[in-house]
Amino acid sequence: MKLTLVQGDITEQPVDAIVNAANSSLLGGGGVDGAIHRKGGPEILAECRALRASRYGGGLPVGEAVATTAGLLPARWVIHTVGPVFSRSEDRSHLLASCYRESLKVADALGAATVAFPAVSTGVYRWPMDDAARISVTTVLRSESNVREARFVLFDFAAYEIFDRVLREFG
Ligand code: AR6
Repeated sequence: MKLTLVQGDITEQPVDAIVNAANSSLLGGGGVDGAIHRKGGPEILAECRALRASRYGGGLPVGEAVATTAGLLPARWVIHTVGPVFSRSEDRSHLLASCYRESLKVADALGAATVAFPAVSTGVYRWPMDDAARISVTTVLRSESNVREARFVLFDFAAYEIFDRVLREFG
């Protein structure tokens, strides 16, 4: 699997699947989640509601992932995952790593060859960017997957620089 970095907006990525930093409700929110639902149109939310009514009555658990259509977006699928809220008193790194591993498993099941990831948990959920970059990059590099390209899409240059440094260190 090739790991690439770009600075930009994940909703504009022409890849097979983009990953959404969702919350357990799957019913939308701010940040990446808000942008995906706003630009992708109501079809995504309709599928999310159907998932809540069927498989995920109690919500999508933290660290798990599930796919829907990408609606009007250039990608074909959105893979929704729920990152952990950062905590200084409890190590939740395994849950953040799980988001990447489970998203890649879903991508494999879909047959997605190219997948774009945001920096899950680094916005509203307050995970420090350098630590999140280390966890995300090492987890993806160690994952067994048929995905050809895993692309990290960083919203601002500061985040891009941190991921770039971490990738040079571990890649
Ligand atoms: N493209 C790429 N990255 C983005 C974009 C974008 N369009 N928009 C924001 N980012 P966040 P979380 C970056 O808050 O921390 C929502 O309300 C952003 O700068 O989207 O996992 C959900 O519903 C940050 O670095 O996700 C949940 O309730 C990163 O994406 C909660 O926020 C993740 O920020 C999830 O919080």
